[in-house]
Amino acid sequence: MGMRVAIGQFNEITTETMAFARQLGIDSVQMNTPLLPGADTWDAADVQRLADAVAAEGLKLEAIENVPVHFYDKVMTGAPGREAQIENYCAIIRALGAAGIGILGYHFMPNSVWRTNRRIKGRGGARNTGFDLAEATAATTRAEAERFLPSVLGDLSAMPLRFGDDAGISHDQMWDNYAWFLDRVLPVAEEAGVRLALHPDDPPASELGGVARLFTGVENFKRAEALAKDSPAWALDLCLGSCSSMLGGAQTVREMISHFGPRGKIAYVHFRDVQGSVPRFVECFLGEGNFNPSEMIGLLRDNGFDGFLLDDHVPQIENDSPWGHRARGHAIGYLQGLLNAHPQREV
Ligand SMILES: [Mn+2]
Repeated sequence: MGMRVAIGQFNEITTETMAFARQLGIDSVQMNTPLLPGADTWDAADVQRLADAVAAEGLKLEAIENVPVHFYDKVMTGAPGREAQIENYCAIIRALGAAGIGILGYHFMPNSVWRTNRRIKGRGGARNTGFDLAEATAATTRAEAERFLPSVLGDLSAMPLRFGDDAGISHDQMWDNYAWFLDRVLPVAEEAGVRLALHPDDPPASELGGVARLFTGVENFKRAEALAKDSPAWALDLCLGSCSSMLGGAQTVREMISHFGPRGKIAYVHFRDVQGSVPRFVECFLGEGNFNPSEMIGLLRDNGFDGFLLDDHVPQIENDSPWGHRARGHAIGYLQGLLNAHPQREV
């Protein structure tokens, strides 16, 4: 199919969003943590209904990104109860396979995405989110840390934030937990014909809220790849924005694409950027961040990537909808123009 732009980052299929996709010339759909019934897992029939609803609109549901965190939080932290969670997780992988959805995106961040400011004034007054490690590490209580978590998460009481007398979770423990996860899900995913696409840690800080973070630099992704023992089901949701916010900025993005692209390990791409890198960065529009978007499209093409690109996060533009139609329209058009300027070579 070749590189293409997908629409996504919504949790339900509406006729309006599907029409918006078609009008922008898009065929591919991704969903993020779809709103489905189920306290600890999803029914295969409900997953199938999602795929059918997208197909009925003339589009293709290519990926689901993220099950609710509480479906596998014990898997990530290595807590009692992880065996039941992993069985449910495997059932979801099989449900995606049966519905013809070839990619399940996931992250391995027990305490989620952190931002220390969500209203930073950017270009022309657009609002951007940002992160400052000094502010994040100044938080020494659960209440202080919770301010940095996404409000959409709702109840944060189960979120692992280890302060004071609580023992934290070390890097060694997190690596053990990740290996335990891979050993159980990869064989199931291979059989189901589903690729599991790992999102980098966002922000890529070594530790936040007493919990170690693993996927914060190129070497750690290589270590993860080795743990997957050449399984074709292990792949990346390569978030260029997260990689750009790692030490090295644009150079880290280049290294990730040129290492994992030729190995066929990039399942799909979050195509966004930031200004600055850890310890401090701010999200921004395409074209004003650390990297040149045109260079990265060329690099993705030349390293064999042929999946979909997703706008992921976008700045908050004047009078935009909660989902961000205006800003997403801009990002999608920007990416379509770049793809047009970088035709894929005929094989
Ligand atoms: Mn992302």
